[in-house]
Amino acid sequence: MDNLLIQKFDKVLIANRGEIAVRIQRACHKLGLQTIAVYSDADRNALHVRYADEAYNIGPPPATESYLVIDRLIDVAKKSGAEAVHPGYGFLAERADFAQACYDAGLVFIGPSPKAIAAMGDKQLARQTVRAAGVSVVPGTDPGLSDDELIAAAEKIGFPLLVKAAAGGGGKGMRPVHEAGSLSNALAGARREATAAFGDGTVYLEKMISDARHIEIQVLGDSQGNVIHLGERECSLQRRHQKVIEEAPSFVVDDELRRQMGEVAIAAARAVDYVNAGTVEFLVDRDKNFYFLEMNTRVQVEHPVTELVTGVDIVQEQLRVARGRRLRYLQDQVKLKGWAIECRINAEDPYHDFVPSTGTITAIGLPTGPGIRVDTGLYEGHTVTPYYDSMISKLICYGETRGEAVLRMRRALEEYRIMGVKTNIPFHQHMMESHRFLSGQFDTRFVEERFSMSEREIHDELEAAIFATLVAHQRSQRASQIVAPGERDTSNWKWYTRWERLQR
Ligand code: MV4
Repeated sequence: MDNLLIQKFDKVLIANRGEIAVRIQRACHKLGLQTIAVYSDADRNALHVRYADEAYNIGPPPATESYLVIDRLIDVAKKSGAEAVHPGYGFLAERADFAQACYDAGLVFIGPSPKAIAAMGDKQLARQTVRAAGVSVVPGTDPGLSDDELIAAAEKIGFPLLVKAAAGGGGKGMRPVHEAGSLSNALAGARREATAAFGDGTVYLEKMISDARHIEIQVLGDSQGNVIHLGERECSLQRRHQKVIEEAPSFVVDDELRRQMGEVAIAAARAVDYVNAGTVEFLVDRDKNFYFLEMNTRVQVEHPVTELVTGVDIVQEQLRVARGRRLRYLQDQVKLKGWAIECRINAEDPYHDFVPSTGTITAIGLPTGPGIRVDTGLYEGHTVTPYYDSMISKLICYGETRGEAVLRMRRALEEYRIMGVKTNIPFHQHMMESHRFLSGQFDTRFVEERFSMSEREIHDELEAAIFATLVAHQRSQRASQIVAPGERDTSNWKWYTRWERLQR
C-alpha cells in the first residue's frame, strides 16, 4: 500500500467545519475517540467547536487562510497530540498533498492513499485506470493528444460531445460541442477556464450522454483488501452542478442493475487499491447502459441516505478501517430496506435565482419524529457568512416506501423553522409536490430546464391574499381573537413564521 498509514489511534483532528465536522465527532465519540476541532475566526462559537474535546483557532475567516492551510493543520495535530486526521468533504479532502503531509507527519489520514486520491483526481488517468480494470467508461480520448489529434478524434466520437478538464470535476472547464466547426473554440475556452480554476489546462473529449441520470455507488474498502458496495444513490437533481436532493435507492435501479453497477464500482475501487469510503459516479442512459464518470475519494454530503437504507454507519466504518480493523460487513450481509430522501437546506433565496442569503440565525425549530434525521451545525446566534458553502443543514427522511419518505419530508419541511436568513425550503416543498419528482421521471436537466419556482410564488401570493382576507374578516367579526403580528404571542411558531412567510 503506497504511503498509507494504518494504525490504532485515540485522538482525531477533524479538518473541517459545519455539519460534517459535527457528524464526524458523533462517530468518534461513539467509538470512544477524542476529537480535536479547528476553527476560523468566523466559527469561534460553532457547534463543532463546542462539541469537541479541544479546539484550536487556525486563522481568519477566508478558507484560504484557515481551513485550507495544510501546515497549520499539521501543527495543530502535533500540538494537540492528535494521531489521525479526518478531512470530511470539500476543503482538503481530495488533496493528495494533504494526505501525503499527514503521512509524512506520522498521522493517519482517514481516507485512501495519496496515490489513489491523485489517480482519481486526474479524470483522464482515472478513465484509463478503471478501463484497464474492465470498467466501461464514456467513449472519449486518451491523454497526451495534440489539437489536431483531438479534432480527428472528435470525428470518430461523433457529436454532440463534451470538452472536459482533466483536473476538473463538478462541471468546471466543461464545454458542450454540437458540431465540428465549434470544436477549436471550445477547446480554447475550456483550456482557459481549466487553467484559471486548477492551474492545469489539460482537456480531453467525451461523447455526450444525453437524457442521463446521475447515479453513484457507495463503496467501502479496508486495509486487508476487502471492498464492498452499499448500493446506489440517485443524484440527478442538481442545480449548477450542485446536488439539491438525493435519494436511495434509485427509482430506475433494479436488483440486477444494482448488482452489475456494484461489481463495476468495486472493480474501479480495486484498480487503485482503495481503502476507506469512496463513491463511484455513473451516468445511466435511458436504456440503462451505465458509464463510469469519476470517483470521489471522500465521504460525501449525501452519505446519510445510504446509512438509512443499509443501517451501516459509514463514518464509523471510515474510522474503523483507518485503525486497521476489518469491515464489519461482507457483501451479502448488506441489505437494502426502505427508502431515504435528503434535501439540502441552503441559505439562499429560491425566488431570486437562488442568490446566497447571509445573516444571523435568530431562531430555529428543527423537525423531529419518526423517520426524520437532521444533520446540521446550525445554532441560534450563528451568523451565515459568505465565506463558506451556503448549505446549512441536511434534512433526511426515511420511510418503508418512497411515498412514506416523501410524506415525512413534506411534514418535516413544514415544521422546519429557520429565522434570520432565507432558505431554499420553499423550493423543496415545491419539489415534493411536483408530478415529475413524485413519479420519478427526472434526469440531470430537470431542475434547471423544467422546474420553475414561479408557480409556487403565485401559489404563495394567492395563499397570502386569502390569508389577509381571512384575517380582515375575522377581525371585523371578533376583534379580540385576531391581533397584528407584532402583538401576537410569538411562542406559537407556526403562526408567527407562517405570517412572516406570507408577508414576504
Ligand atoms: C457528462 C454528461 C454527459 N455526458 N459527461 C457534470 C459534472 C461532472 N461530474 C460531469 N458532468 C456531466 N458529464 C458525458 N460524457 C453530463 C454531465 C452533467 C451532469 C452530470 C451529473 C449531474 C448533473 C449534470 C448536469 C449537467 C451535465
